[in-house]
This record gives sequence, C-alpha cells and structure tokens, in this order.
Amino acid sequence: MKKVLITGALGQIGSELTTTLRERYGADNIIATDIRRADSEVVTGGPFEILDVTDYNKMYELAQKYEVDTIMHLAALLSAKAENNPKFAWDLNMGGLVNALEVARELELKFFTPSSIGAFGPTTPKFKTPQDTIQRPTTMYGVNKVSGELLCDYYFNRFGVDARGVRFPGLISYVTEPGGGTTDYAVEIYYEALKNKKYTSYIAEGTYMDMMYMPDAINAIIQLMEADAGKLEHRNAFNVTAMSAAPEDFARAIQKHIPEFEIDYDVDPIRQTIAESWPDSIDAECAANEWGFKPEFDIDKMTEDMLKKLKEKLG
Ligand code: AKB
Repeated sequence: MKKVLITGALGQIGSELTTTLRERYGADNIIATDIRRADSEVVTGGPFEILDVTDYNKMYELAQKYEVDTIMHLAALLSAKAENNPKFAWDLNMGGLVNALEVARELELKFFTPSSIGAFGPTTPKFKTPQDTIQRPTTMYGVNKVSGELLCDYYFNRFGVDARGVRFPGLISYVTEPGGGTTDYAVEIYYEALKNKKYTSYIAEGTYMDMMYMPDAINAIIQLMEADAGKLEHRNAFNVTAMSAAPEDFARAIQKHIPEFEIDYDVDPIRQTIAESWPDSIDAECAANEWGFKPEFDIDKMTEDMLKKLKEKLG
C-alpha cells in the first residue's frame, strides 16, 4: 500500500483513517474523496476530490490520475438511514461497491471495504457469533452488507482482486459523529454526559451489541491491509470487536467520572428492532489468528479517553 484513494473520507471512519494514513504514508499519497466538501483537515491536509461513488467514470479517472495502488471504499448509508430509504440504500451501497471493485479490477488495485455486524440477522447464533455462520439479515443495510461480502469474495476468486475487509461493530469516536446508524447512541451518550449529565437512550436497557473505539478500528484496517496474504484464510469480512455492551454499561462507565450522570429510555421501535436482530457478542478469533487483531480499549479505558478528548474538543 503506497498510494490510496479513499471514498467517503469525510465520514466517521474516513476522517480518522485519512489523517492516520497521511501521517503514515505521506499526505500526498492519500487521496481523500467525498460527495461534499467540508471545513475539515481531510480537505485541507492533502489531495481532496469530490466523488459521487455511483459515478464509475469519475472514480476510474481519479484512480488513474493519482496512480493509486489501493482503494479503500467507505462511502455507504448506515443501517437506520438505509431502512428509511431502502431503494436509495441499495443503489448507493451496492452501486458504489461494484464500481469500486470494478476500478480495482481494471487497474489491479488492492481493495478494502468494511462490512458490519449488520450482516447478521435474527437466526444467527446470538452469542460468540462465529466467523462462518448463518447470515439472513432482515434490514436493507444487512442485505447490502452480506451481498457486499459475497461480491468481494467473488472479485477475489474470479478476478484475483486483493479485496480485504472486516465486520465492524458500532464504532465510537470523538472526532466525527456517525450519522444514521443503530449504534449511534454509544457516541451520543458521551456528548450528552458532558453537556447535560443526562442521556435518553433510544435503545432499550439490556440490549447488547458489539462496540469498538475508533483507534482500534483504524489499527485493524491498517494491520489487515499490511498482513501477509499467504496467512489469510478468510480475507474478507473478518469479525472484529472490542466489547459487548448495553446502554447501562456505558452509563456505569461514565458514572465513574461523572457520578451524577443519569440515563433514561425512550425506545425508537425501528432502531430497537434492528438492534435485536443483531448478535449480542461476536467472536473475533479468526482475525486474531490470521492477522493478529488485538484491540487495546475496553469500555473503561475507552470512556476515560473519550471523556477527556471530548472535553478538550467541546471546550
Ligand atoms: C450502524 O449502526 O448502522 C453501524 C454498524 C454497526 O454497521 N454503526
């Protein structure tokens, strides 16, 4: 990986991945793209181009112009937003992915795209969900993610595209807020803890989902992309996770720093149904064995860092 084109670079993962890769590989070697411009270091800190991922020709031209050797395709609609606009989600999530894979095939590029715990469904084993298991998701986002996993495997097996990926859990970050996901509450809770010492959760008490702090997610992407291909049995859609947590677990971790913090609940039926269709906890053993995945942050370590960094950010 020497020169990388990133789609969705202003998104939750993209903004931190772009910064980290620019530090590691040199700012000029990381081409950030997104459908919009924003007041962000992603735009000012190195090459930036406007790209709608459904525009194959523009994606191909940019990859060629900058002579990249890798595409990291992050642009996608998250679970709750996709459920509100399923046809648009299909067009964007699948159209963008197939375009990016085609560019990778044509120009012989390495490839990364994230899948998600959303690729699992109600009939998937709920606890310690194995790497290879039943995947019958009941959301449009999940349908997109399973199709995407299969498409990446297909492009590797049929055309030899070195496509790699992980199944991310809910990602928590103080840099860029997520938009339209089911796990977004786990980010909002920290903002509200600092601003109002109180949070009303749209996810019900006792609802467990996997989560991970963004620095661990960024490390996982880099580690997987730099891993020796010969050691990868799975290549795509590796389960990765750092913790399985419910809203009250975040509340307890926050109360260690802000004792007066309170949580109550006003459950959103759509996002609750999505959450209940996902596993309580997934098993990341294959990622650990095949490329050394090992997260650093548990809920307490993450909470301490999140509150400190957010306090600095919010002033
Ligand atoms: C979402 O909630 O949609 C995402 C995800 C788990 O893929 N954060």
